Amino acid sequence: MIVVHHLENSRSQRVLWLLEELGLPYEVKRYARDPKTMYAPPELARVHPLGKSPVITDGDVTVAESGAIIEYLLDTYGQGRLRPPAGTPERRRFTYWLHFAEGSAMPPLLMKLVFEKVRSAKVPFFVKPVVKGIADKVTSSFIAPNLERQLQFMESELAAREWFAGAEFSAADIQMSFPLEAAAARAGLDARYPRLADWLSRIHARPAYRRAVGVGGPYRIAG
Ligand SMILES: N[C@@H](CCC(=O)N[C@@H](CS)C(=O)NCC(=O)O)C(=O)O
Repeated sequence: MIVVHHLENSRSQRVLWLLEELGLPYEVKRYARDPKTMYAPPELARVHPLGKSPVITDGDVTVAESGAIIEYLLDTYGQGRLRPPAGTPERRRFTYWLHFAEGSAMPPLLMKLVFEKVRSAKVPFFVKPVVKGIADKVTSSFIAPNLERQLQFMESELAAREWFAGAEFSAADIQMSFPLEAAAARAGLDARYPRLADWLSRIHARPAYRRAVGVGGPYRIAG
C-alpha cells in the first residue's frame, strides 16, 4: 500500500492530487507543522533523513522529493497516463516543467518568504535599518525581477498551449501547481497574467484536485 506522509499545507498536496487523478488506493499519515517555526515535526525524519514533505513509502520503497515521487508513481502505476510518450516535444516540455517547478520557480519564491521574515525579525532597534536595507536590496535587485521574468515566461508558454506540456493535462501541471499557487498567494501572480490565472482556475476545478484537498485538509499557502 502506498503511504503518503502528508505535512499540512505543503507540497505533499500535489502527491495526493496525483494519486486521485490516477485513481490509486493509498493511505495518508498526517503531520502537523510546528505553529511557531512552521517546520515539520521530528517524526518525519524517521521516514526520510531530511524530514521534509512529501515523502511516500510503498512496501519497502521510500521515495522523497516531489518530482522523484511523481516519476516513481507514473513509472510504477501510471500505465502511460498523465505523461506524454517518450521522444515527443510534449515529453520534452513535460520533463522541463517537472524540473522547472522545484529547480527554478521555487527558489525566488522561497527567498521572498525568507527575506520578508528577515525584514520583520525582532532585532535591536539600531540594527533594524541595516537589516531592512539588506532585505530591500536583495528583494529589488534579485528576487522581484526574477519572479517577474519567470511569470512573464510562464504566461507566454500558456499562450501557445492549454497545459504546460501541450494540449493534454499532465503530471507536469500537478508539479507546477505549488509554485503558481505560492506566486498567487505572495508573489504578484495577479490580473497581469490572465492565462496563468485561468490555468489556476482550471486546475482548481478538477474533481481529483478537489478530492485531494478534501483528503489533505485545509490547504493554505502562506501569503
Ligand atoms: N524540493 C523538495 C522540497 C521539500 C520541502 O521543502 N518541503 C517543505 C513543505 S512544502 C517542508 O517539508 N517543510 C517543513 C520543514 O522544512 O521542516 C520537494 O519538492 O519535495
